[in-house]
Amino acid sequence: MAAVERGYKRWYESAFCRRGRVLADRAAKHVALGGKWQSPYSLDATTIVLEDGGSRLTGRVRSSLYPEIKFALDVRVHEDGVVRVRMDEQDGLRKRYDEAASWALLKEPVLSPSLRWCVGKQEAKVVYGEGEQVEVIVGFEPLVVRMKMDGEEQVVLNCQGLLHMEHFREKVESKDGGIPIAEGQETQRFIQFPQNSWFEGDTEDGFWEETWGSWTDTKPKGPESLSLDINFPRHGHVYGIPQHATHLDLPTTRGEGAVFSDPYRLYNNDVYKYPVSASGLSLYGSIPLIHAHSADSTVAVFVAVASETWIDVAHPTKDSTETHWMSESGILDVFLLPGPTPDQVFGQYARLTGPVQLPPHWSLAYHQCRWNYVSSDDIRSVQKRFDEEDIPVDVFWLDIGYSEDYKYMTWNKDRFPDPTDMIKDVEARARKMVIIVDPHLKRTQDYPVYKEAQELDVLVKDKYEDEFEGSCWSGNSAWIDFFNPNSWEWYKSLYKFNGREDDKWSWVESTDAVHIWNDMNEPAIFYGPESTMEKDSVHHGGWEHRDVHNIYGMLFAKTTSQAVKERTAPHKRPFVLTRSFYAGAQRFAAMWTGDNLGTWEHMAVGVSMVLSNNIAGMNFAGSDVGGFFGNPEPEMLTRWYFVGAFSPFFRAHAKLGTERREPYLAAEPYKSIIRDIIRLRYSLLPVWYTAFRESSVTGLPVARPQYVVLPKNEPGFSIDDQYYIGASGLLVKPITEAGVAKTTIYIGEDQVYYDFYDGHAFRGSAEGKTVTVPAPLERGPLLIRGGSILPSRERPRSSSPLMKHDPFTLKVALSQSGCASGELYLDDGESYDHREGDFVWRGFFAKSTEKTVSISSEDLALKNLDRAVDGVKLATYNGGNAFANILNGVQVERIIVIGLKNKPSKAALGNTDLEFTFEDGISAVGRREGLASKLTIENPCVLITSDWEVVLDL
Ligand code: NBV
Repeated sequence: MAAVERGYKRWYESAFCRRGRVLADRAAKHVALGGKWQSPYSLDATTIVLEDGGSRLTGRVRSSLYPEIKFALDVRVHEDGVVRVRMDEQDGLRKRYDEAASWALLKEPVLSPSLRWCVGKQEAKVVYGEGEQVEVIVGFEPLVVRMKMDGEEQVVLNCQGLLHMEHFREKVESKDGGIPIAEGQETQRFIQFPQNSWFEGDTEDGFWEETWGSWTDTKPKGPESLSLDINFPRHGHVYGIPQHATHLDLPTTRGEGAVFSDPYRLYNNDVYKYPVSASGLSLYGSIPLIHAHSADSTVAVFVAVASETWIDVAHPTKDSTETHWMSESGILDVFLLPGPTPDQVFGQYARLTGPVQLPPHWSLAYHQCRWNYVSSDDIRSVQKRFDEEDIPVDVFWLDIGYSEDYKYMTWNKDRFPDPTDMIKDVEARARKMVIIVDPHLKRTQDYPVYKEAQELDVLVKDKYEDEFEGSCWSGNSAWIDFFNPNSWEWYKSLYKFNGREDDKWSWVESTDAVHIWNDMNEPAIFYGPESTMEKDSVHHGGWEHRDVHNIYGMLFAKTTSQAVKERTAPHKRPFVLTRSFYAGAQRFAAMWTGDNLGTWEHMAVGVSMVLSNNIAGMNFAGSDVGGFFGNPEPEMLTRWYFVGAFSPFFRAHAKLGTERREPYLAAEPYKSIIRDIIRLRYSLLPVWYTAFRESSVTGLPVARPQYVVLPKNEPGFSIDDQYYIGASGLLVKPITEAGVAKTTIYIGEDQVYYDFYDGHAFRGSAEGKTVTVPAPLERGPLLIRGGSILPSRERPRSSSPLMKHDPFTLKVALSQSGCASGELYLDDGESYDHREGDFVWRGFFAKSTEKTVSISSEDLALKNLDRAVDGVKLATYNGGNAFANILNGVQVERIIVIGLKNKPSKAALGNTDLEFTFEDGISAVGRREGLASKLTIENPCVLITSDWEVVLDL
């Protein structure tokens, strides 16, 4: 537990978490002793008002603990059935932070136009959805919110009575030096706690000040924490709330046999060498979204809070889940996503926080990084070696060493005397560069970025309202306050490589081939409390850092991504990699799992972390290939390349001081195997890009865990070491152990799956079945789900833009009923012209009759004119668009059909007979396993952009 020794809080070291957990204990004990624990919060029915045509219910909440304190409740039903529950203290001494949702949400959600709450004596109720299957009930006394589906409870807020919004109060020192008490309550001093102690306990534990190590948090606002129980009475599996280095199916933290002793924590922290599967230790990013799943339904809850949050998870029975959320500050702002399928939950969450942005195509290729490539010539020689060894690569990265004294965006001219020439040399091979820009600014007047930030007054302040100072790579440093709108346009202007209108400093020694890496944006601060900023530091609007901590990193990435986009005209899609993130960050950046170790267990946990991030919207995710720390042995490095090649974001990275490990340095056979793995990624780029396009529209993850694809197949619900790539049908199980020659893959349906490499047919079963597949180093386990058609490009190139005009191979993997389908989405990969209809979106279909199998290609865009692509209706699509015209002439060079029942007598395209080869083998139809039959048509003379049909006579 190296990280914990180094200094991250355990639950009992955060006073509000202590208070929250102790509250839960009191409630549990009370119930165990046969008592009835009733929440002190109730909704005053006489104050209920229906607004916005009736879909919004507001009213006043009271707590019997403090009858004089008022809380406002606001429950709204969105157009798509999502329910938002907000509660805030009204007319309080101070204001609670209520802007977390405004940073996370894509836009203000539209309320349902046609609903009306029905208000009774004890509860208010609204019913909606197909067949009116969704029911939301607000119980008045105590205040409880229930969402039901088909009469069954799905999510319940406050049914355990743990809701508690600590109200603002004045600090009053007690006259006799005892515990401080609130003003006006001196006389109640001995009454107050005994009166309320059944609920709150009888101390002001950490209300006014908190020390941790050498740090004192002055807590000028006093206590304001929030506790809420969110229960899923019908769901035995919960996923999400990244980022933690643990399983996708979240292990318990409470109840009998709890796996972890601490709750899951959401508090963005720089935790290098983080422990694996040992705790809910908070890492670099936080997304307060939890999925609850069972074979009957999937629901989710998004809690828009940005302060430090701890979440307990318990399964009172194997089919139910209790969670308890404890946050340090902020209003209660909870979104209930009714599902009831995983796909619908993804759609609902994407409508709230936005889908992943469609990344530039090149960014899905292979990235080569290292801390540091030390000079322009180093970059040139690494590029040369990749080319000499025929290893594809699209992007070279520069870590902090490129800068002059860690003044980011300035060059160390001793080592990088000719930065623009270097970038152009990389560009000349159709490649890009990604360069790091951290958020800490060296506090020196000869650094224009710092100087201007200071002049503009857009730096974070300390508790005395002076400029916040901390230490980082750049020594004594300051941090831009990205919550301050005045920082935005100014910060973006710094990226202008053509100079600024006001002739002030900007990063002119750059080009549009340069994209950006944001690191250390939790923000990471050397010697800071838990390596980050003091909570009583102050941001724009007077908000304390404690209120906004988890959002800071996202805003840095957001502004950077806008800067990179807006410096090009016409705009090109930006690529930004961020270490820190919050809900909604998928709109701006890719993420990686931070400073992992070169160990097998880190490799393995990276896979489940990528899945967990994927289901929480951060689809563009990956872990450092090879491990950041250490020198992986060749076998481990090779296996890690396979993990990377099947992660949405594929980057090799290594720490300063580690041995160089670029793939060309590996000894044989590793070098050739790694080359083939990278080439495999490149050949499947059409699959990855199509998956990202789908994600950017529907919110469905790119890396899809078993429960997402087969939501009714119970044995798959906890599996997190194998997953599907988009809707392609590719099922991958990376090997994350040494010395493995074969492995098992779980098939959760009655379907045939084929080995990607040799077409061996395996059969699943409706209950689920485990099959054994070979897994030598050169064949990372990869199956194709029967019923899929995979588009690929099989000509190795040195970088992905050079594949633009390459022909396609279509691999048709027949299902047990002899059918298959697949998709291909293409556009220019870097502009926004696809939003104007410049793209190609094809569907491929295989259909079988007794005597024939037909394989056809159709225009999917024309068939889906009402669907939105990247926010724009397909109605703008023009079949003969400029991009499609560029692709005119690009052929399908090969069609492979796996699983035919016998050799066809003929293959024809209209009246033209096509030549083919046929290798006899197992048919898709039936139950036999073994090498499947394989038909190959070389050069069928069909174009990727046109409609066609190839018919096989059996
Ligand atoms: O910039 C240096 C490193 C970077 O290589 C790494 O990927 C980041 O996660 N950075 C952290 C700071 C130093 C960490 C020890």
